[in-house]
Amino acid sequence: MSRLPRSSRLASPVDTTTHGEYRVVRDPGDPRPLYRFAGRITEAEAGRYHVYAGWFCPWAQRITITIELAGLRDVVGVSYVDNARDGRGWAFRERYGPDPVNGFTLLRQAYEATEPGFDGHVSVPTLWDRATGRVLSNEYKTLGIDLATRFRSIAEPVIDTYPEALREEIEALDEWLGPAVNRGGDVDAAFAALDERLSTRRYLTGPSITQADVRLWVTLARYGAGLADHPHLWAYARDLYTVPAFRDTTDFSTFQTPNVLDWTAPAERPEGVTA
Ligand SMILES: N[C@@H](CCC(=O)N[C@@H](CS)C(=O)NCC(=O)O)C(=O)O
Repeated sequence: MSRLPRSSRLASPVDTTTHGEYRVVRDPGDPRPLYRFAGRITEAEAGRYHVYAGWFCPWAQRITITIELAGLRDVVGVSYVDNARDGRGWAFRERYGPDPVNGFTLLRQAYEATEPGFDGHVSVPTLWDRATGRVLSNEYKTLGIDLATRFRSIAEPVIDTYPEALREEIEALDEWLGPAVNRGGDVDAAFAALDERLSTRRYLTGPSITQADVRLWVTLARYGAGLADHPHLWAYARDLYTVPAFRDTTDFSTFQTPNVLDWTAPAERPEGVTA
């Protein structure tokens, strides 16, 4: 596939007139889960796994941040789909280049190679397993945990974002912040409580960055001007933005809400461990 000219490995431009809008059409009686792949990483192997990500996507950014913090930059590959889509779903275009693993032009092809006739969500993040030639997971939560924990034998983490002693607290926070903030439930009440919590702690669970911070931050980064109404929460968000894993995986121009805040303004924070 690498012998094909580069342009033939890119999708044609977004064209909703020809391809329609992206939507998932499936039989309402279909008992299978919408996000169908929830395989787990069991073998820590350099070069085996590849993440298809999207700069715009908070669920994908959790994964790209985690790859950096887990020290997996040279162990797990990452590539990016284009920021816009039509009925064909996410695609590889000029801006971020071709699919370096399979030369697919559409992410859908990865799902079809795994399950012929696939009719579920074609989503990012998607984890591709080169050893089996299949999608292993598009379930961002277990994927984040696996990347944070399963590569210790071959990679030195910058920071352990899922330490045993804090797992229960991280998941308890997720039960609260998942619906309230990440999925846009009672954001005002949650932001007030977070502001209070972060007035005395550098990060959500204490002095060190964990998956709880990664999961919250990707939503804060996409929130817009109202974030600055909560001074501790806003300082916390800026503090995390100083960390390369967060900053280098962020491109505000790809977010739906245009960025109007100064993310580089200095932030006063309680003491903590620096990543
Ligand atoms: N909702 C997904 C998270 C990933 C996700 O929604 N990604 C978006 C982009 S931010 C996507 O690719 N959506 C396409 C789709 O869900 O069909 C899940 O529950 O696993």
